[in-house]
Amino acid sequence: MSGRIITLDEFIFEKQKDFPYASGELSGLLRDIGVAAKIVNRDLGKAGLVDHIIGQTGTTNIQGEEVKKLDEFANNILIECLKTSGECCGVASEEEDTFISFHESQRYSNAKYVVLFDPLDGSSNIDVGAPVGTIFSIYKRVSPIGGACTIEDFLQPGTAQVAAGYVMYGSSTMLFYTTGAGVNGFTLDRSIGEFCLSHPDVKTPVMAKTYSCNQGNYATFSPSVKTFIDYCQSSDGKKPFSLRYIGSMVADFHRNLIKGGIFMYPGTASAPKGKLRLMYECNPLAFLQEQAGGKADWGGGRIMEIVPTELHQRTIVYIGSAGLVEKLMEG
Ligand code: P6P
Repeated sequence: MSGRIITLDEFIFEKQKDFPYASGELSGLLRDIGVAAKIVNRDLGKAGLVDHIIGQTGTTNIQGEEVKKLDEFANNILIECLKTSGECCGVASEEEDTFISFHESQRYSNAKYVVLFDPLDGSSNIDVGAPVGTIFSIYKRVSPIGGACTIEDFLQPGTAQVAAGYVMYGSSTMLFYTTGAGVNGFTLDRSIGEFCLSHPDVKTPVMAKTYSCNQGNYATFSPSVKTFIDYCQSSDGKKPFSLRYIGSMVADFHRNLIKGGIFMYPGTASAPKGKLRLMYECNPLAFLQEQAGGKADWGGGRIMEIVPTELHQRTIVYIGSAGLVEKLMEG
């Protein structure tokens, strides 16, 4: 790749040519998500300051506006950007009890896609300046185009995703996505306000010596998870694994996607079926992970083959380097 900067918009446009029948609607949707990410990123940058000032004066800012929590802010930004995109007929969000259909407020009646998202995962880390992220998953609607969305549009297995990605707001702001033809990553160049290609065709190393889990739950993990963690900590006299756990799934996932490793959120005493959400956390990250050559399993099969029954259902998740997921599954 020449030294020339390739922006997200240029990349999406170029890749669209690879799909001769692509009508540009999915491309438009991805660009809209990129815009929403830039807006969220702008306001996150002030989070520590805003929280500090607001913490001292109560719940209104110096303009007298009601201050929304940043995850509510991110949620509203994503909803508005997707509602006005014209390509999305409805959304489901971790912040909303049920899905939102746009059919009554949309000028367009031919929107083909629905988007599920966690607007700001790991938001409890904001006030300590740790990385947080937006995770999104895109499906083609299954209900008739032009009418209201139905729950069936959203309760599709992960294998039906047409695109998925995340934005990580950390020391730099990055957007990684897949449309099923590999994973590409972009870093926000704040000086020009553009996401620029920085991680073309990402592939996760098959093996690595990093594992991520909340070790504090070790006592309540299943025997097979304990066996795997004991293996990581022993490594037969060689250098043991490193435990890396930020407590923000996007950040832990992102590190392992690029450098290799495994992220585990097994069943625990307080969350026997797992804590993380299937539809807008585990499925999109599983799509990315498989596209990057890794694996994503729940202990009984591929995450993406789970047939969903509820919008906010949780799942156990083991995701990362193929060799490490396979080692864990050996039990
Ligand atoms: P625990 C953040 O609250 C989150 O949803 C994920 O981002 C993160 O991986 C996980 O929960 C951390 O959970 O129980 O280890 O604090």
